Amino acid sequence: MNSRFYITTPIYYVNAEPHLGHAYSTVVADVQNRFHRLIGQETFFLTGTDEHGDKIVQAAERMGLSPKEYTDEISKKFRDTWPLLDVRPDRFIRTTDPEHIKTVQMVLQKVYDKGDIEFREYEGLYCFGCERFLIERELEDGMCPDHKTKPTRLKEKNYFFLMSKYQDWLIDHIRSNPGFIQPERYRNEVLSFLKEPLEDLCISRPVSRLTWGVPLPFDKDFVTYVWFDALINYLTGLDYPDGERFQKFWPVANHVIAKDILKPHGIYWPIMLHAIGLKPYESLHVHGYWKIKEEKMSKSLGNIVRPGWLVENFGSDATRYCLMREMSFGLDASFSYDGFVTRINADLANDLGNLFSRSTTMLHKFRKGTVPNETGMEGPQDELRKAFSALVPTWKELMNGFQVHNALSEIWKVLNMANKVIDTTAPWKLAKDESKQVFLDDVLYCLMETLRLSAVLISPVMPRASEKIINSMGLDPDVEFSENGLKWGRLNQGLFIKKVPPLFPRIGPSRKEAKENIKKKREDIKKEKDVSMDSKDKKDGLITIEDFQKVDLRVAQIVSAQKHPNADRLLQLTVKAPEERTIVAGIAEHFSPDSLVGKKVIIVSNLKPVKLRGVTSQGMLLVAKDEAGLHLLEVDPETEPGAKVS
Ligand code: ME8
Repeated sequence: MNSRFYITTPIYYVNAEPHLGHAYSTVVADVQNRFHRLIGQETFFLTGTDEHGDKIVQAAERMGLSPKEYTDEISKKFRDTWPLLDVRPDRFIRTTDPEHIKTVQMVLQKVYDKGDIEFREYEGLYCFGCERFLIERELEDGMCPDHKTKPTRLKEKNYFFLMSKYQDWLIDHIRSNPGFIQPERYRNEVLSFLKEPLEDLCISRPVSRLTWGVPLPFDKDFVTYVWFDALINYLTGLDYPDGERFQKFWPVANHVIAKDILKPHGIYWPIMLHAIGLKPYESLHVHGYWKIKEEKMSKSLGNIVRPGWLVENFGSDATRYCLMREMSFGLDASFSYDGFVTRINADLANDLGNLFSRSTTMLHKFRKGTVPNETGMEGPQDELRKAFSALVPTWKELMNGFQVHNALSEIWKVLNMANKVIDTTAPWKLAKDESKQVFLDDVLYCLMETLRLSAVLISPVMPRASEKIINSMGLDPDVEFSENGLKWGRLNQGLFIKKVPPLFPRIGPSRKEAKENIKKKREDIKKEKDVSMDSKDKKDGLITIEDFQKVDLRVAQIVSAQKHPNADRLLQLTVKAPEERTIVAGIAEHFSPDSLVGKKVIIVSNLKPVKLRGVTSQGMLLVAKDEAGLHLLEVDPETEPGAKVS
C-alpha cells in the first residue's frame, strides 16, 4: 500500500450556491481523507471553486455585480459550507487565484510549444450550460440531456488541443490499468466512447466574446476555455511544478466526480497530463446523481436541498451518515426528508445510540461504571470478538474501494449483533446470580469494546459521535483513530466510562407524520367543538369590536432567527416592529431559521411577556394552519415594520 493519498473534489462552478449534490462529493472526499489518515497514510485533500467562463459572467450580471465581486461572494459560500459538515480540506483553491492562472499559462505554453495546439475555424452546437460544443449524438431530442436546453449554433476561429492523436494511448492506458476509472461501469462507458474517433478539443474563446478567463500566453486575443483552466487546479493545488507536495502526492492522485463530468475527467484530463509528460492520476472515482422525485438535483432545475438546512435539521454527523449510507457509490439515489429521518431514527438513535446508552447504563448499574475483566468465556458475546477479526479487514477493503455504504452496513451488522447479545444474555438477570459474575464481566467487556472499536470504524463518517464515545471512555481520539485503535482488546480493566446524553436523539415525526397528526388533532377539536356548540349558546364564540381592539397587531420584520437553546420545537426570533424585540415561536418543525430571515410578518405586540424555556418572549407570531401544516402570514414587502394591522 502507498504511504500517501491525494484526494480531490470537482471545483464547483460559482454560478449558484452549494447544494446536496456538491455536499455529497465533498463529504465522500472528506471521509476518504479521514480514512486514509486513520490507516496511517500522509494525505492531502483539495477542493475549491471554478470561477471563469460565460455562465459566471451571466450569473454576475443577473445579480448586478462584477464577475470578481460575484465570484468572491459565492466562492465564500462554498468555503463556509464545508465546516458545517465537518469537512476539512487542506487547501481551498479558486481558479482566479494568481498562482493558478500562472500554472494554467505555463501548461498551455508547454502544450503549444510541443505542437499539440492548433488554430482553426470551427462551427458547431454550443451548450452554454456545459460550456462546450456538443456533438449530434450527444443530444436528446435536439436538446442537451443535462441542461434540457437547445444548444446554439456557433462559428468561430479558435485554438484546438489535438487530443485525437493520443486516443490509442488512452485506450491502452485504461485497458492496462483496471482501477483507473471506477466503478467499472464508468470505465466501460469511457472505453465505449473511445470506440468512435475523438474530436480535437476547442480550448479557447475570443476576448471579443469572453474576457473573464485566463489569457492564452501565445495569443492575447483569446482566453482559455474552462476545462483547460479547471482541470489544472488539481496540479496547482499541489504547487506544480516545483512544489514538494507535487512530488509527494501526484503519484497517488484520486479524483471524485459525478458522472456529469466523466468525459472531461476520463478523456481530456489524462490526455492533457500525458501531453505535458506527466503520469495520469491514479484513480477516478465516479458517483451517480442525487435526485428528487426522479429529476437530477441541479441548480438549473431549481430542485435543490441546501447543506446548511440538512445540518440544521439533522446535525452534521447524521447528515454525513445519511449521505454515505443512502447512496451506493456509482448509482443514483433519491433524497427525501422522510427517508433521512427514518434512517437516522433506525440506525443512529436505535441501533447505535441505544446500544451505547444501554451498555453504559448497565455498566454503571452492575460495575459502578468501570470496565471489568475480559474473561474470554464462551457465549453470545464471544461472537462479537470473532466478528471484529473479520470486520476490520472487510471494512478496510470496502473503504479503500469507496464502498462506504457497504462498509457501514457491515458495521451495523455487528452493532445489531451486540444489541442481540444484550437481549439473549440479559445482564440484569446475570447480575442477580452470584455464579454468573465472571460471565457478566465478559458480556459487559465485549459490549464496551464493541462500542470503542465501532467508534473507530465509523470515525471517518461520523467524527463527532465517535469522538464522544472515545472521550466518554477517557481515551484519546488521536490515539484511537489510528491503526492501533483497530485492534480488539484495548479497553483496560478498571477504566471508568462516563455516562453521556443520548448520542442521537430520536427525530420527531417526519413532515408527513406531522401533517397527519395535525389533521387528526383538528378533527378531534372539531368534534369536541361541535358537541359544545350544540349544547351551549352558539353566540358564545363571538366577540365584540371592543374585544378585538384590545389586540394590538403589528407588522414586524424578522431580523434573525435561530433554534431555541433549550427546546427543539421553538425558534427564537429577533423582530423589528419598529423597535427590536424577541419572540419565541413554536414553529421549529415547520420552518428553518434561515428561511424566515428578512420576512415581514404579523405579530401580536401587546401580549404580556412570558418566559419560554428560559427565553423571554415579547409577543406572538401569527401563522395560518391547515392540513398541510403552518404557513407564514407575510405582508406586502413595502410595508414599514411597526405598521398597525387593523
Ligand atoms: O462541473 N448529484 O461544476 P459543477 C450528485 N466546474 N452530485 C452532484 C449533483 C447531483 N445532483 N449535482 C452536482 C463543474 N454534483 C465544473 C467541474 S472540475 C475540474 C470542474 C456535484 O458546479 C458532482 O460532484 O457543475 C458533480 O460532478 C459536480 O457537483 C458538478 O459541479
